[in-house]
Amino acid sequence: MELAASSARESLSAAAAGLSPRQLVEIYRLMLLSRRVDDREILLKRQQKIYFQISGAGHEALGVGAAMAMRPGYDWFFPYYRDRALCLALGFTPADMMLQAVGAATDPASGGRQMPTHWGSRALNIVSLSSSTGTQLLHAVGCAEAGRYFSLHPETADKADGDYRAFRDVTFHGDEVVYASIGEGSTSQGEFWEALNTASNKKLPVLFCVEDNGYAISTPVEVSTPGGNISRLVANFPNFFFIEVDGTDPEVSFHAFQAAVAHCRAGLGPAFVHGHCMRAYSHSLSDDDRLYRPQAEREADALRDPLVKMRARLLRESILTEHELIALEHALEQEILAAADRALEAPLPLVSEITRHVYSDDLDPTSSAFATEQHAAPVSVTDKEKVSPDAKSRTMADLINACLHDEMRRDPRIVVYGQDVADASREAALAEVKGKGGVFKLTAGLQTEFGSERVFNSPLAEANIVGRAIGYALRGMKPVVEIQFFDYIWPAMHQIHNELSLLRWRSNGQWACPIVIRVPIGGYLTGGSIYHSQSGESIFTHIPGLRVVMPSNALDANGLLRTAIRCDDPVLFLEHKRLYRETHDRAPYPGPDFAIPFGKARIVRPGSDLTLITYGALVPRSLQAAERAKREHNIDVEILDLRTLNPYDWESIATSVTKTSRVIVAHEDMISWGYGAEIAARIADELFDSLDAPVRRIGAMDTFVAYQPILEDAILPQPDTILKAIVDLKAF
Ligand SMILES: Cc1ncc(C[n+]2csc(CCOP(=O)(O)OP(=O)(O)O)c2C)c(N)n1
Ligand SMILES: [Mg+2]
Repeated sequence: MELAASSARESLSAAAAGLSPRQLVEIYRLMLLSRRVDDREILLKRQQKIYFQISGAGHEALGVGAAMAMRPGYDWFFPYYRDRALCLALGFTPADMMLQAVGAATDPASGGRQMPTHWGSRALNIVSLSSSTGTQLLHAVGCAEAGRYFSLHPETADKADGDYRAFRDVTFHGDEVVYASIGEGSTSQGEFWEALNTASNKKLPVLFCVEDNGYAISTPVEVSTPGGNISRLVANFPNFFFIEVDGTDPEVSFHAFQAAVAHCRAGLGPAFVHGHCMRAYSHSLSDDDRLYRPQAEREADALRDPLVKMRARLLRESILTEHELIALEHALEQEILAAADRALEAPLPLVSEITRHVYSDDLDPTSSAFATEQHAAPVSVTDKEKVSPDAKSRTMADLINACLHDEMRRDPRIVVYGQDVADASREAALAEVKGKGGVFKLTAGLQTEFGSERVFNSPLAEANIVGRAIGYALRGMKPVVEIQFFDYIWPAMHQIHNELSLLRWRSNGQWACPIVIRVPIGGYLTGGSIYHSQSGESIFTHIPGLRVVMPSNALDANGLLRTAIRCDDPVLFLEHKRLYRETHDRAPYPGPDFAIPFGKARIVRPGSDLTLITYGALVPRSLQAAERAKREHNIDVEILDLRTLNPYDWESIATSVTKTSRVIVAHEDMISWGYGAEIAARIADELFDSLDAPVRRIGAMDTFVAYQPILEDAILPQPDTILKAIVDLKAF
């Protein structure tokens, strides 16, 4: 009667219509397995042997139905926490689940880092999920885009030495479907709509499943969803297959998923399965639904419990006897009990391993592998564009653009997208017009050279840009995306903070998404005002897992961007708008292999009296101040340009401060809680004995940048501000 999960799956998916008694029994077994794992976890939580519990109770029929229609390890899965039955039916075991519940080192999804039900399995293509509701849908979209790209260009999946590709395994089939699920409450998230947008527009094989249990914790569906039915709201998206089903009936659910999968696999576009299920228990063990659901409502819902209904059906149709059902239930209990007992004995994670997988273990961007700075070797390529070093001075904008061209030629897995980055989305226009190539023209000519498949405009939605990039990257591609202005990075912050920087760590190194986000930043624009002048780099250096780079000149921008693109970590690449086309920071083109390692400061000006630590637009302003300090006050200032803010070059800071005994940290961003606070605190802590004066900081006033130039000048630090601080500190 009982089947092993894998062989059962074969027999389950064999039937196109009309399920056999044997299949119905197997469906019930999987549903019951899911429910009983929940029940065991609830017991363990009450005994304080595990630390959190959220159940999939009431969602089992939908999950088993979906798994039956799909191919584990072939299709891709971006489930959410209610998908216990789905994961069990795909091949995740109760033992895997129990190991996560106790937080064991051998928890296959996260090594004890994530709560239970935060699934993840490389073998099954179940991508590690966060607790954030809805973010994963955009990953699913990017994942589908990458699958399509690899199937159209299979040669690009080959391993390559010398960059992240050496460490990213690529698998694809050409017709894989990407499953992504979400609760009905979470469809209120913007990312849900942003995912539907791109899946629809690009006809991607993403199967969206909304598991509608009528509540988002205590908030009923009509509060979240106008009219109370999400199917009605999404019905006009083009290219979709839509179906709304009773998600408490596994057979009905299975047939819905079969039709949806067929649509996706045939390349006709995405699918949307809206399953009405129920919540058999409260939202989680931290919730008590008796506080907000009347008894009659709870009792009516209980009548729709998929387990109760399926059991009754097996009896009604004489598929199993009461005795056989009890035997089945008993066997499952024993299996789960044994799994729980083993999990409670499992080794716990090591405290010494806590920071493992914050960054790539494989490729260190601070290493000498990226130190071609002194000996950039030109590579000959058969392209009409000049790619060898030359003597002509180029702006930062030119050399960033040149690096993007070089790297896209070298690495066919790079895609570039963002708002207005294409030359022209309507390709035919390019016969008549020059093309846009970004609002600052940094991506000019990329679409023309590499085509619209690799360089394209995104919707005006920053979370969409970053979320999809995560999906692309976890398949092994390298998105180099643009956020048009730093001031508008905030809609993507959720993706950056909770997903991008965390995927590797939370999955214990199973998944990674090394993308590059290029972002024009900063003020000194004379009229840039509040929403085109923002800084805020320390907000991002405060995120473990994310590299933050901020060059101050054309040559550094070129070499650091190359390292950012080739490395195996996610990188936020901050480009100061004011420095894009300055005359003082230009440099000749250094060739297509010029790279600068992260974490190596540059001594902009050697000096002996005082150290000035800075970066970005304050580098030229500090230099001006230092020259005047020398001329007018005979103070010899040493300027360090950090170039990368995470990691940063502590060694060079310590060497310089030890030499000069006086230090100022200067940045454009607001002074309070800014980047300088961290550097100053560490200097005070570790170099106290070397100091002859307090550590000083320079930064903007604690306010946003105003439009009127006299206000802007007063708000942002100027060379005069820096000079005054130098003179004061020397006299201390
Ligand atoms: C972005 C985000 N906001 C809030 C939460 C807290 N939270 C967790 S689950 C949940 C309700 C989700 O409801 P629904 O999408 O209907 O899924 P269900 O739990 O009912 O299956 C909320 C508000 C979260 N995890 N993520
Ligand atoms: Mg819900």
